[in-house]
Amino acid sequence: MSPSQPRDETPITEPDDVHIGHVKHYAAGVPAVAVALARGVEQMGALRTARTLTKLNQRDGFDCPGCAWPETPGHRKHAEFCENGAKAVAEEATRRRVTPEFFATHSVADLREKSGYWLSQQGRLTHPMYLAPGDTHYRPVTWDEANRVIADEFAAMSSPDEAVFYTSGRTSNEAAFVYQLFARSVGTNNLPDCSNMCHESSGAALGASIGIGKGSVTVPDLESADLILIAGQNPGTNHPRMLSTLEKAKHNGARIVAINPLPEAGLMRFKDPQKVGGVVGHGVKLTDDFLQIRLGGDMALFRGVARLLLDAERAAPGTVFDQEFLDGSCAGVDEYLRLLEDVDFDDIVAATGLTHEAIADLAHAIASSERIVLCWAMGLTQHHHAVATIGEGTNVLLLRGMIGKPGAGLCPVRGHSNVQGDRTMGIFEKMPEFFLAAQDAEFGIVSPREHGYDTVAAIGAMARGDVRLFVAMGGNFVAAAPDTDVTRAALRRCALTVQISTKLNESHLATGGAALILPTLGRTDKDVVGGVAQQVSVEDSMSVVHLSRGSLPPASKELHSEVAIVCDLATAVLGADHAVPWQELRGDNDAIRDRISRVIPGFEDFNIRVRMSDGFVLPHPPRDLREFATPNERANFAVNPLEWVDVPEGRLILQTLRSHDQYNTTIYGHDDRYRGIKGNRRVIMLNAADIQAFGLRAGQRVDIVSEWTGAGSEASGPNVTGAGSEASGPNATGAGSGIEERRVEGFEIVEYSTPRGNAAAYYPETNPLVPLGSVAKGSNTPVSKAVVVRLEPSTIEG
Ligand SMILES: Nc1nc2c(c(=O)[nH]1)N[C@H]1C(S)=C(S)[C@@H](COP(=O)(O)OP(=O)(O)OC[C@H]3O[C@@H](n4cnc5c(=O)[nH]c(N)nc54)[C@H](O)[C@@H]3O)O[C@H]1N2
Ligand SMILES: Nc1nc2c(c(=O)[nH]1)N[C@H]1C(S)=C(S)[C@@H](COP(=O)(O)OP(=O)(O)OC[C@H]3O[C@@H](n4cnc5c(=O)[nH]c(N)nc54)[C@H](O)[C@@H]3O)O[C@H]1N2
Ligand SMILES: [Mo]
Repeated sequence: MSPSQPRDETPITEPDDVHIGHVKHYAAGVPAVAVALARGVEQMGALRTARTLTKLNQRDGFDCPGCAWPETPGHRKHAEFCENGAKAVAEEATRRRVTPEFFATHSVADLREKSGYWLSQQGRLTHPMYLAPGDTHYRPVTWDEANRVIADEFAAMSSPDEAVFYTSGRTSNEAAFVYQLFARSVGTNNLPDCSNMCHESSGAALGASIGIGKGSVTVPDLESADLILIAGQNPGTNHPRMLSTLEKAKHNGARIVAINPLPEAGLMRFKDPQKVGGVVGHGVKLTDDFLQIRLGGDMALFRGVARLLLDAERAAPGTVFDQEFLDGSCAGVDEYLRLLEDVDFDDIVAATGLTHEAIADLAHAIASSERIVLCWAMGLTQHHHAVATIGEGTNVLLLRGMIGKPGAGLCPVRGHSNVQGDRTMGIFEKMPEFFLAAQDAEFGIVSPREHGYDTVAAIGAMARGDVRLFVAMGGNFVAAAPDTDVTRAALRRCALTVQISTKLNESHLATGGAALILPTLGRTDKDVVGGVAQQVSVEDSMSVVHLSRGSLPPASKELHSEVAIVCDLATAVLGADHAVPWQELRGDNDAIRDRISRVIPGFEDFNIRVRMSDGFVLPHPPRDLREFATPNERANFAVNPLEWVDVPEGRLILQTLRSHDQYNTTIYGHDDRYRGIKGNRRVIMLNAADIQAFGLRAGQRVDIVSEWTGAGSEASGPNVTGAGSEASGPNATGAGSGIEERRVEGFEIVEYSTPRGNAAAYYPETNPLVPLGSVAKGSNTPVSKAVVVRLEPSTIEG
């Protein structure tokens, strides 16, 4: 047992052999409740578990640090959380501690040998820690010393653009607002965030189509829809509370169509653990139709459907298209219809792997439904043609007039609990002028106008040696970003890396010349400043803004809130007489909200409205008024050449995805219960016919080698070789013909239901395979769902 581990807690388990059980056909139910409570008790003890979980997602409590799915408006259940939300809470509210003694015991070199799972299981960070140049161990520092180290680094810069400020999506609105205000006050827009790796493609596509990068539906819309399409999303694991909404929709008569290469348990059947019916019996069948699509085939599916809608409209004019909406509110319709003339169904069938009949069924359902919602997540956003794919799905809904009316609309389901709010608060490397101008006027600063680095560009800049200072507001940059070895090497070229974190992770070990760890309060922690309990606010996936208040005593007296950390740092760097009164904002989230209310449209009377029982909903012109804030004030059809993902001879297309037992880079355990994979995460899921065709066998260990040509950007056409790479990093072993190779070793083959030529393995273990230069066109999002790989028998034995 390690010295940091309290005696009363169960030991950390090491990965084991892979056990293949049965694939589950339903999600949640009794096992989910049991797992949630067990994980809580393990990390927090019984009393703290009970106290904590009763505050989760309640009006007087804290917002779940898990996903961004909204609370049901109106009445709330006593247990408004899910198994995976409870795990996220247990992870944060743990009683384990990472203290200065821990860092004295473990050198940075020792810690680099540990797994991410082991690191996060050590517990909450308790003290600011500093790794001085040349040192082997982190040592404790005071907050003043830490801020001086950072201020000195600013003094050494020749331009503020040598600083990069990353944000992960758990950060509150108030912290995000002061953080971006600080970055702009020092003079840079280098504000990459996790969204750049996540829903950026949704923002880019929706911004162009409907003039706002956010979803247009509410929970009641979903509940009253008659057709719900769920493409590229695994809600049973990643948004479990969405299942309750789907169940209600189902009860109200909705037809649910799952579009996914994998038959995900949560989409098939669902047992609501909060209902008697869910605890006994076999649960509710959720999915009416499962379309087992090939990776990257969604654009072709939407286009095929659109063509069939056009045929049906021509056969019976006025019955399919919403002509009034198309004429009155849209642009680009004719150009799009011309594209549809060219549709070749052989291509559509090849691209999707679906039968013509299945596609026709879907088109018929779309033509005959009155209220349609399209939901999606990473299965659509993390492809080379992601922006075009989401644009194409939007086109289908526009043809039917399915926006700005009850029960219908677009529903990108966000990841991190406040990732949408962070963007609203200005965490964006290219924030629009209206925001910058209003902020400048409010504070009397002059924000830079030149766009900053997004995540992929920031890694490129660090790799070139153009960045001195990297600051991360949460997250785990080195493990979450693509091309792990390239990213690590890039971070190590910085003079100073600073991580503002709750838990220890790999990024604390990907150190620059010097490094700081600044420990912060989390969602569950009580934040009292000058005797006043502070509340923060968050915005969920459906644009509802509400308060969150932690209730647990912090892990140590040395923890500062994210707001306090930013304001103190800003004072140290910019001086006490800076135009922004940092120390007035420091302990007063109401004061920050007053400022936000004057800078950001939709936040008028913020402090009053956010205290109303369910908070308030931000304006969304297409949803509320059928108005579109695009340059031509219309909803614009996306007009793009059709793309899909070919499987090169002898290769596979690999998607990297989440198991049921992780939160992004935080691994809770080694099981993926719903997929029936237990004991180890180093697995690759393959179609049985592929296993046979490659002369392999289930249970065998293989190395996965990705291949990337890195060349010929936009010219690539219908395949996955995409944008130009500036990142032939140190591990990119050129194979002679301009192909870069990247390798991960010792993955066990699991036979699984996935289309031929399509494989799946877990993130972040497979991030070293994702080339930095392989990004989505128009959003620069890493292509994490389509990596060209080949398999080689492994020398590593299991
Ligand atoms: N418990 C838990 N909750 C989470 C997270 C977590 O790690 N753990 N992460 C949070 C975050 S930040 C996010 S962004 C979300 C992620 O939520 P998801 O997007 O559900 O996450 P992934 O595991 O990446 O799953 C992608 C899904 O898309 C499918 N897919 C992959 N490629 C394609 C494709 O080409 N077409 C189609 N149609 N489907 C495809 C996969 O088979 C899989 O079902 O979850 C959030 N919530
Ligand atoms: N290959 C591949 N790569 C991917 C993806 C994929 O599907 N495949 N998904 C991408 C997606 S969708 C996302 S969103 C990114 C996620 O990227 P990140 O958001 O950077 O990663 P997380 O794992 O969510 O960050 C976890 C860390 O956040 C810190 N933390 C937790 N809570 C708090 C808090 O309240 N405050 C602060 N300051 N710190 C906190 C803890 O130290 C914890 O270790 O990864 C992306 N990377
Ligand atoms: Mo995400």
